[in-house]
Amino acid sequence: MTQKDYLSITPEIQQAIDEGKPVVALESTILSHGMPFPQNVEFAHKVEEIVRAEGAVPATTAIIGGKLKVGLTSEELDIMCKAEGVGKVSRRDVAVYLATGKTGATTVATTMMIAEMAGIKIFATGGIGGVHRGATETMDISADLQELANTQVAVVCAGAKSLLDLGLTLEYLETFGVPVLGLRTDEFPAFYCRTSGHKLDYRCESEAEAAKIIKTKWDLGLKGGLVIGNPIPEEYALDYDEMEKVIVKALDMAKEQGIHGKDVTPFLLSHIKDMTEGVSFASNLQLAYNNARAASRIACEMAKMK
Ligand code: PSU
Ligand code: MN
Repeated sequence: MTQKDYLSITPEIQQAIDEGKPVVALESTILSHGMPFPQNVEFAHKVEEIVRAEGAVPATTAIIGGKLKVGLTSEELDIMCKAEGVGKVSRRDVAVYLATGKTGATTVATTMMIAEMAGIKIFATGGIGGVHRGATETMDISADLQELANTQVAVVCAGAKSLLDLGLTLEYLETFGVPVLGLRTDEFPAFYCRTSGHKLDYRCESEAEAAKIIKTKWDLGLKGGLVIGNPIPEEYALDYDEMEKVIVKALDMAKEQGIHGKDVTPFLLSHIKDMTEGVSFASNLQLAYNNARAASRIACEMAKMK
């Protein structure tokens, strides 16, 4: 068996890739472990519709039946959303899931990996993983960052949640040579909040400008990806200080309950959602839609430059 034998790409996506048409990868951990059922079903379909409305082809990824799936059927999206027995799969888990036939939701790291194998350049998500607060003790650093260091996929995100140490996350990306571009912003966005206090070195005024920088990096043969930070639309942004209180409380709970490893992020996400009575969830949906839109526009600009 070769890599190709494990990939299962829908004919529509394969054709778009072959013809150099715009394709946008989407992850499934956001569905299985980042959002509640059944609201995530509506989200899963709507985010794909947004990509299509911009003239790109959506490619949601997952691991099902021993295959790296690129493009899911409606039934497969349902499986990921119901999330019964669906694990969270980062790079280190991929071979185990494929070999044992387990169903897995792909994180940012794994979605990037699969996208690169399939030949997809642009990927939209909510927020990336990063260096956790207290990482100097726990060494909890998301595998997403190493993937960005090594894999040629551009990730459009609303920055990262400030449950992470955003300063250290940016330091890590700098060390590993990952450009972080602000899309019409000077700061790294903090997911629910448009600003984080962390200034970025590069601001793009348009998706076309971002596309040109992405293309240039890879024309040079430089390995690794890019982060495009796209702030949540103003009308859905939440108050930074309010969110900080909630996040600190969720972090305390995780510590008390001894949550660690891959369970940390889903635990924090679910408690933040509960504590904000769903307000944060509405914002979460909107920022993800906004990222899908921007990613699609970047993918369209890249397709034009070929
Ligand atoms: N951050 C969010 N929502 C998410 C995730 C992160 O605000 O759903 C998910 C993404 O799939 C990301 C993963 O790749 O969590 C990171 O997990 P970890 O910190 O365990 O690497
Ligand atoms: Mn971790």
